[in-house]
Amino acid sequence: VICSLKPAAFSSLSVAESAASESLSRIGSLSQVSGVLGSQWGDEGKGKLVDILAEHFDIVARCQGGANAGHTIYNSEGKKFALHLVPSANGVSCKGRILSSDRAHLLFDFHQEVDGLREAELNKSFIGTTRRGIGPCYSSKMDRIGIRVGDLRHMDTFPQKLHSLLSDANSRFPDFNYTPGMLKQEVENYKRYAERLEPFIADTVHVMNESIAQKKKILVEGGQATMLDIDFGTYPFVTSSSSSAGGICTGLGIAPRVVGDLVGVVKAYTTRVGSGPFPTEILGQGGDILRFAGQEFGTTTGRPRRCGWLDIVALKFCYQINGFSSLNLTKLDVLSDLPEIKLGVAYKQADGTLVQSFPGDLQLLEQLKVEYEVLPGWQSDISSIRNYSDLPKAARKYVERIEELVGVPIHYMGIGPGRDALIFK
Ligand code: 2SA
Ligand code: GDP
Ligand code: MG
Repeated sequence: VICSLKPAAFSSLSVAESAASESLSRIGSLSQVSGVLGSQWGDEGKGKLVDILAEHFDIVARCQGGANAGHTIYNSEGKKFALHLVPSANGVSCKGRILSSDRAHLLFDFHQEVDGLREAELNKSFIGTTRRGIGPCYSSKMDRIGIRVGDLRHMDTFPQKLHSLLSDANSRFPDFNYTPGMLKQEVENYKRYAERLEPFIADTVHVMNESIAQKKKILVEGGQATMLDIDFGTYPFVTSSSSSAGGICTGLGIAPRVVGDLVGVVKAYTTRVGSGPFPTEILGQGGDILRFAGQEFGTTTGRPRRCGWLDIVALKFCYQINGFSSLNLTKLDVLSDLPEIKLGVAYKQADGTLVQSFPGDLQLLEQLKVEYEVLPGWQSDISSIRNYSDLPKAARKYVERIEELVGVPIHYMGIGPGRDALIFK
């Protein structure tokens, strides 16, 4: 768990002047503790919304995952930043402004190595992880042998704990080569890291709850998305954390009743990186068109993302789990050249039976047929539009049909990657 206090890198943002009043009233009405969560398979553009909202909050907090997350943002000068674990970049001082929970788990180099070994073992059914060691680190945590940030304060017992972890990996993976030199080197490294990290380590449960009592505004930044959630995603093709609303409370140690607005971020189409079911996937040239129009390549790994139509069944499922108060529909501009756009509105089994909700059964999921609604495209450039009413009629119809099908208002629409490329409704 990492929480950062008013990152200066983001403190001088401004949204388009023309839409300034709508934007300020929308943002200003967000509750004291609000969250931004992915509502597909990740990379919906959460980072961009967090970047825009951050200056209106006192604290930005991450509650799950790790450096598997990749958020690309552009600042007001159009400079690109690819952020991963924390929003620190470009030489901005983070002293006193970034805190790490003493309860957060340390992810070691060996976790990353084990991530690769596990994927190799899975062979053709590999998950397609980011290889950042996320699964193995969460395994150490659940096995109750993990080492936490707070353990860096006790370097006397640290070598023994790390030895247990490395021995465990050594006994499990024949290709893992644990040498005494490895332990010695890692302990030396961590003695240095412990000194450097000491000023940032905090009891963030206390910090968060005190801040709430002091009426500070807190924005929770979700990594990955509900369809990649360890419990509700397309298991086993998921990440290892709770990347839906529940993860906010389990990760930050704050009570459910203090969590207010949750903005679900949803791309105007769907992407997925890694293996696993993707009912509305467009294979072949159609998928390539979206990939290149939307520049759909992983922020962390550069992997090409699989592309498909917006899946309303999956989105409704995400809404049930998270209770979004509003949606941010992103990358609407990417659809601008298409003569027609499809919405996946229902799943049917081979015998025609309607599937009521997004199934947990992967075998069933793989056999389903998706029913589509076809809407006309708008075929004009919308990237410089800043007012909802100026969008072409077909674009508004697309937005309003999604609102109608899901039952959640779309308050924000992305029409470009830049900070100012957001329409408020
Ligand atoms: P992991 O590494 O154990 O969390 O991988 C397990 C699955 O979770 C997916 N996953 C992601 N999907 C989309 N975006 C993510 N972040 C990066 C980005 C990904 C990248 O922003 O583009 O650069 O490739 C992310 N992180 C995890 C992953 O693809 C597996 O399906
Ligand atoms: P995140 O992980 O959810 O923060 O999303 P990523 O940053 O991994 O991927 C989203 C990508 O889409 C980034 O390259 C963003 O710069 C870009 N992006 C975000 N919103 C928009 C938008 O409305 N239009 C366009 N064209 N690009 C966008
Ligand atoms: Mg991403």
